[in-house]
Amino acid sequence: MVICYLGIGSNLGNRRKNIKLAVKKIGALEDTRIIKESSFLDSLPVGGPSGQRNYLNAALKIQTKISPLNLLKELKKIENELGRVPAARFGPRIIDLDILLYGDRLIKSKKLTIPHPRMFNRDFVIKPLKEVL
Ligand code: PH2
Ligand code: MG
Ligand code: MG
Repeated sequence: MVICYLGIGSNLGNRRKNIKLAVKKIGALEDTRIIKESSFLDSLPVGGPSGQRNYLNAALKIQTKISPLNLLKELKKIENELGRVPAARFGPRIIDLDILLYGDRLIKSKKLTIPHPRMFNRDFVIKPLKEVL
């Protein structure tokens, strides 16, 4: 089992409901359990097209046996199940599920970079993350 931290964001539809549903689905993944959930942070959109709504952000501490790449796959599956459609980079999304940290692993591949490359200078990631560390 590995401790892993996830970042969650939503700025379309019922943001709170989207995040709660995503958390439920993450908790239902095989060999995975949720250890701690952060509170919800309402945050101004950073980057992307202007005029998009505020985000609701959160972070999760989980324990899992799923490998980083398979976890990425599962998270993308959940994003799709919640109705996420491909859109502009940093554009509005129903749900965004990012792997922030995975144990003590350092990964740099085409598909996945861990730690998440933009987490350290993003308040909307760091603030919820601090609550679950
Ligand atoms: N995610 C982005 C881009 N900008 N801004 C906020 N406030 N919250 C996010 O989750 C977010 C963002 C791309 O993943
Ligand atoms: Mg993201
Ligand atoms: Mg993402």
